[in-house]
This record gives sequence, C-alpha cells and structure tokens, in this order.
Amino acid sequence: MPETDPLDSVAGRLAEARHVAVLTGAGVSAESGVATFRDPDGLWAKFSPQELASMDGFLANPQRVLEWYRHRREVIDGVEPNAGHRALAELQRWIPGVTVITQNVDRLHQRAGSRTVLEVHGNLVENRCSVCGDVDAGEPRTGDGPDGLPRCRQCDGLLRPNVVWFGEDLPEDVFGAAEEAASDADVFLSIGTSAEVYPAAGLPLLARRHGAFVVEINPNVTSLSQYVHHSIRMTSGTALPAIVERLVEFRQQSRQPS
Ligand code: BV8
Ligand code: ZN
Repeated sequence: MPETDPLDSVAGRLAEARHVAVLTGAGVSAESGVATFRDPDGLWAKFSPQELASMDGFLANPQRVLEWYRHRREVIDGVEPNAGHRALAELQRWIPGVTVITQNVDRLHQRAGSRTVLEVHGNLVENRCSVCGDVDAGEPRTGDGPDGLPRCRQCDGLLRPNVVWFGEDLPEDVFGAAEEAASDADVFLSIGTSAEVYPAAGLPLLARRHGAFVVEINPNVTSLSQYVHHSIRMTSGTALPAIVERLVEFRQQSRQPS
C-alpha cells in the first residue's frame, strides 16, 4: 500500500472539516523577510526578550523599546504577505469555519485577505496608553514631554505598542475565542511556531484533548511535535499552497457526477 502523501491526507481531512483552527507563529512571516524570534538568526539572538518585550524593560528604558518597535514597524511596512498567508486566506474562502489564531503582530494575515484573525499577542500597528489603556492607531507621535516620549491624549501616560509582553495577560476576549475555536476544531494546524510561549502553545493540546486531528507545519521539530498526528517538515510558503490546491481538487472531484 503506497504511503499516502501527507499533504493529501491533511487536505483530505480539511475537505471533510467544518471547524478548523490554525495557530500561526513567526515562521509564517519568515518567507516575507520578517525575522523570527528563536531561529539562529532570530530576534532573540540579538536582543533580550526581557529587556525589549516586557513592561520592566519598557519602564527601564522606554526610548530603547520604542526604537525597537519603530524599527520592526519599518520592516513590516516594507514587506508583503507571502504564499503561505495567501493560501490561508484562500482556505478560509473554501471553509468558512476556519479561525486563524496568530501570535504574530505584523497583520500580514489581514493584508493577505484573511478574515476572523485572533491576534492573541496584540499588534504592532496600534499604540496603547500604559496608564489608562486608551488605544490610538497610527504612528506614535513624537512626545511633547521633556523626555520626547509619545504620550496619551487622555491622561498624558506613556504610549506603548499594543502588543502583549512577557508577564502580561493575553486579551481575555481574544484568547477566550481562541480557546473556543481550538475546542471546536475538527482539524488544528500549528504552523511556523516553536510552541514555546504559553498560554498560546497550549491551544493545540486543548484541540487534541477535544478530538481534533492536529497537524504541525514546520521545517524543524518543536516541543509540540511529539503530540501531533502529522508533522509536515516543509516551510509554510510551500506546504500551504500545496494543501489548498489538493483541497480544491478534492472538492471539485466530489462535485463531479460519479
Ligand atoms: C502570560 C510580544 C500570564 C509581541 C511575545 C515558565 C513556563 C511556562 C510559561 C512561563 C514560564 N515563565 C513565564 C511563563 C509565561 C510566558 C512564557 O510562556 N514564557 C516562555 C518563553 C517560557 N508567557 C507569558 O508571559 C505570556 N503571558 O503567561 O500571562 C502571566 C501573568 C503574569 C506572570 C506570569 C504569567 C505572554 C506571552 C506573550 C509574550 N509576547 N511577543 C512581539 O513583540 O512580537 S512572545 C513572542 O514569542 C512572539 O509573540 C511570538 O509570536 C511568540 C512565539 O514565538 P514563535 O512565533 O513561535 O516564533 P519562534 O521564533 O519561537 O519560532 C519560529 C518557528 O517557525 C520555529 O519553530 C521555526 O522552525 C519555524 N519556521 C521558520 N521558518 C519557517 C518556519 N515555519 C514554517 N515556515 C517557515 N518558512
Ligand atoms: Zn492614557
């Protein structure tokens, strides 16, 4: 019996699925030219997460943190969604019950046309007041204060990127919706994430506990690999278009009169 092509078997599962949950991480944006965090050439190889992605780090040196996020915004403004992002948007057109749960803050899923995107770690585009929580989109204004830092129009508090830092709770409504999507999923795809950061990394395990068929798409082994039903050792930019292509073939075959 020839070994089924793993891409066929994942596409076959998706063709039958009503609810699909997808968890994406930095690896999905890698082929757009956006650095990941934990790859050898990743962000954490150059910068310390504690200093740059935590409230303590921000309060200790707001200029340095704001400069780092301004640099990352510049990178994001200069890149395009890749074939992996576009394939996920296409998947949502074929299966309306697809929920994209992303740890990424770059909004490339939305730019590729994905709807129902749950940003569990916030986004790089908006700013939030570190005191009253007011969110104002658009570039942080250069600060009017003596320290030259951007400040809130409502209360003059320091503005910060509207992302979730280490030690901060995830937005309750967004993460609640992500847990619901994972629990309801017939198929759960974990794509381009090292599955190291909790509570997001717990979502594939939650899906599996609720009976989902769990697939990992990642060129490398991760801490999740031992728990999934299928590992596809390919990049998302290659695997996702191939899976969607097979799904479309399956759907068209099933429409043909037998
Ligand atoms: C919280 C900010 C409650 C936005 C980020 C001890 C044990 C367990 C947990 C903890 C612990 N101590 C502390 C914690 C909790 C902590 C945590 O999980 N720490 C880990 C590191 C141990 N979590 C938190 O603090 C969270 N909050 O728990 O609140 C609480 C409250 C008070 C006190 C304690 C707890 C908040 C987590 C959010 C942190 N914010 N980023 C930003 O600036 O971007 S995390 C950061 O990591 C990003 O959000 C990123 O998305 C996330 C996960 O990384 P990945 O996306 O997976 O990226 P990575 O580089 O790691 O991996 C890339 C993968 O892609 C690789 O596997 C690679 O092989 C693959 N790849 C590469 N190229 C491709 C590819 N795949 C496909 N195609 C390719 N082409
Ligand atoms: Zn404020």
